[in-house]
Amino acid sequence: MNKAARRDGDVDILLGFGSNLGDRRAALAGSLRRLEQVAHLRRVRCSRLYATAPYGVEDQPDFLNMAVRAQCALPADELLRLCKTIEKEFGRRPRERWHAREIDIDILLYGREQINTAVLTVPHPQMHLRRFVLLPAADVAADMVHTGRDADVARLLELCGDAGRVDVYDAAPCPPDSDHQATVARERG
Ligand code: A4P
Ligand code: MG
Repeated sequence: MNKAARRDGDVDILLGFGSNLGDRRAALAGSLRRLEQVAHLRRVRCSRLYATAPYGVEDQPDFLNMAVRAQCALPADELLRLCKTIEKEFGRRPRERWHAREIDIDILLYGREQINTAVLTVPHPQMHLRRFVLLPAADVAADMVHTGRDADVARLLELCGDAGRVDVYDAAPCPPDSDHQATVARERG
């Protein structure tokens, strides 16, 4: 993989991870570890793991979802490119929009930036409508602000009318914070 271009400073980012095919937990944990390495993410904080009812297209298996907050020195388009590459590495095959997937990584927030290009919309245009996004996000990013809606994640969750099923699947973060941080520290030498 090409060496990624860096920005001048780190940006506080929020990502949403989802999987509803195959070994869901392994795909979530493995793809995060990989992204951390190739995107040089720092101060990674992981939400609990949630089992969630499929939103949108309902005739598909339950999802596992998690949210991840981190510091990132890459431009947003480069981060997106890495997310898409890693989705493929972890077995994602092309299917119709909103259908089942081995792994999906969405950029929910990229600092306070608003981005509208042909390939990237940030803040994620559906995040405020989705309990399966906001509940995990509130674990690690209750105070992060959605610029377009002028509200933080905690407030978006209060306002969200989605009653979709979102249950804690594992109360420990995925991957667990202590092990995870130790691994990162070891890998960084
Ligand atoms: N794209 C634009 N903005 C972004 C962004 N902020 N983050 C573009 C990531 N990608 C972004 O995405 C299609 C294109 O969106 C990308 O090529 C990228 O350039 P995709 O991942 O290939 O397809 P998709 O995920 O099916 O489409 P979309 O619109 O991203 O769907 P969502 O919003 O990801 O929703 N129910 C539950 N319970 N849990 C889930 O995780 N996920 C979805 C998919 C539906 N229902 C779900 C869940
Ligand atoms: Mg997606």
